[in-house]
Amino acid sequence: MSAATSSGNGFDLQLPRSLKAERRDDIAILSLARAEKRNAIDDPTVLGIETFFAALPDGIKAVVLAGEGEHFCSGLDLGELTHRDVAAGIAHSRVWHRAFEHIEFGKVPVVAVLHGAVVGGGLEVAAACHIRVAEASAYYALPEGSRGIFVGGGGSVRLPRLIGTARMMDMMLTGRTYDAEEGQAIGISHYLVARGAGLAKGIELAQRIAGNAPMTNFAVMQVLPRIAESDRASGYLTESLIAAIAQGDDEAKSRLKAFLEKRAPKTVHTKTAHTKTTRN
Ligand code: 1HE
Repeated sequence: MSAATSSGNGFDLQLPRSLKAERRDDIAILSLARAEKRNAIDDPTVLGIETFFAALPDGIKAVVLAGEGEHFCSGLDLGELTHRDVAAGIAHSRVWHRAFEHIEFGKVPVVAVLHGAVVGGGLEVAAACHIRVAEASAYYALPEGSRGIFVGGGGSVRLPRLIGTARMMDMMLTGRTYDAEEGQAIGISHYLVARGAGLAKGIELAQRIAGNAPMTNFAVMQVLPRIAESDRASGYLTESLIAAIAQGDDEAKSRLKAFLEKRAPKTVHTKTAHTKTTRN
């Protein structure tokens, strides 16, 4: 499968058949589109993910990553593993790392919309995204343990930061799965919505993100995780530097002015538990 095709829909990109890209104003939606294999990620797919995120046009301010069919993603295409030796295995894992770094430390925030199986490499790609919306059907597993393999898409780096090393050990050693509600409780998803409501919620959040000042999104994506991993003194210094950079930007000045002149919304608590932000 996966002969290169042009995706059309506003992107001048050659993507594999297993990916579909759609542009809606300043939002892009990238869908895993290999439902017949439960969106298993094969080599063309992971390379297509890298191509897509590396080549995002400037006008795109947020991306939604979703999956077609009944499941978000069944992980690595297991069929490819049978013919891979140790050296090829290392190279393959490094390709996944490279591709998912283009998501996590790419140009714009990415909202993952999860449903059905979010397993193995599917959970790894979800963990590389910045916001996760789960439909009630979502469940999470790391079946690598039972398949005789190990995570290779950055899961051992990202998942302990998300849910803790102890939980990840349990998932891999015992095959424990978490359902959507449990996943919400342990912090895999940020938002839990009804079946079929994930994409609309993901787009709504992406639009909200796209309305932020670009410098703020840059700081949150690129600087916050680095501060979280540095020592306190370096963290404080980096925070001061990026705070000064952000507030010095014209966009910040006009947003602050709008608030002081009572043209911007107040920060109030809403039902969805996040605050309203200024959009001018
Ligand atoms: C696949 C894959 C796959 C489905 N690679 N072909 N991931 C796993 O261990 C999960 C493996 N998949 C499953 O457990 C199930 O497929 C699901 C629970 C996700 C869905 O079940 P179901 O009943 O809806 O579908 P199915 O009948 O199992 O699968 C439909 C087809 O997709 C079937 O192929 P067909 O030719 O017989 O129609 C399956 O073989 C195929 N399929 N999942 C290849 N993953 C960078 S390291 C990451 C390491 C990992 O990700 S390990 C975890 C791998």
